[in-house]
Amino acid sequence: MVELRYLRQERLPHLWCPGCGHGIVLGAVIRAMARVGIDRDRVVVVSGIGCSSRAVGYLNTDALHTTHGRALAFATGIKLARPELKVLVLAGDGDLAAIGGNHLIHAARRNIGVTCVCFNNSIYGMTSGQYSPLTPAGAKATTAPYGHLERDFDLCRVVEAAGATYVARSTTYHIHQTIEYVARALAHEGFSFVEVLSQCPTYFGRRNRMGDAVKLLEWYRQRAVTVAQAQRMTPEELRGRVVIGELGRDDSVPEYTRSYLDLIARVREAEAPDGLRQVGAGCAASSRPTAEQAGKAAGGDGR
Ligand SMILES: Cc1ncc(C[n+]2csc(CCOP(=O)(O)OP(=O)(O)O)c2C)c(N)n1
Repeated sequence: MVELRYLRQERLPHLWCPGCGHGIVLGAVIRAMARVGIDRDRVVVVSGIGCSSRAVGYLNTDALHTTHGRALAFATGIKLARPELKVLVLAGDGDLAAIGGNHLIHAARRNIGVTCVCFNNSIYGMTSGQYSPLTPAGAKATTAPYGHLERDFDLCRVVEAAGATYVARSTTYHIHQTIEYVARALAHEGFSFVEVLSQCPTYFGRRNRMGDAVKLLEWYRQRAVTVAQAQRMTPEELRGRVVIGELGRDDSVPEYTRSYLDLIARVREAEAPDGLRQVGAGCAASSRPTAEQAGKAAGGDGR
């Protein structure tokens, strides 16, 4: 199987709890990488801290396991330094929506060419079940023993409003859609974001008396409505449901590092002494990849 080349099989068995959805998300990511034909030598995978962030350790690519909430800050630095690389962030809902929320907003706002997969298990898994911003209203957590008081929070809508140019949501039950959305996100040039609901039977399921992993997968199936179905539903009917599908896409916005490289080339050209303009422009092109080269190396068509 072609996707196995992306997996460090010698690291298996993985450390996730029995029934955890994170392995299913990782499986979807490697299948998506195979579908898009990601070159293992031209991709960097970046994570923060959490159960989900351990996923990068199983990938047979260059990887950076960083600090809690900062994966997108590191990813932004990598993309700016090496725009020709594909940069993929794998992180949890706590990591991306709480401590790292600001990085998420600004990565989306810049439309930087990073793909971000949010492993949303609705809880802080690694630290044993505190609520996260994506814990559903009323659900129990170690820090919400009588039910979560805060209202539901739609991270995809936040990211889209902030300026992300590819946004999709799926679940570990809807695995074919998950693979396809991650593949489309990887093929997208600007900032792409895929939220995947991933069951946590150990902390979320047990505390909420929701049963085992299979029951949680059934819960995803029952709660999920497609974008088309949601459009025909009232806000009351949508309460407690989760909208899955491609939620937003805009190919007209320039990717950030492309604009950055163009700016460097323009400034060098403008600042070079008259007689040296041609030479200066040549230097800029040889020391840094052009926007076209960067796009091609990342699997794009160089537009
Ligand atoms: C700066 C900082 N604050 C807090 C922590 C403790 N911590 C580690 S993982 C984590 C939450 C993990 O939850 P999430 O990001 O949702 O990922 P999951 O484990 O559920 O996959 C926290 C709070 C930390 N490591 N660093």
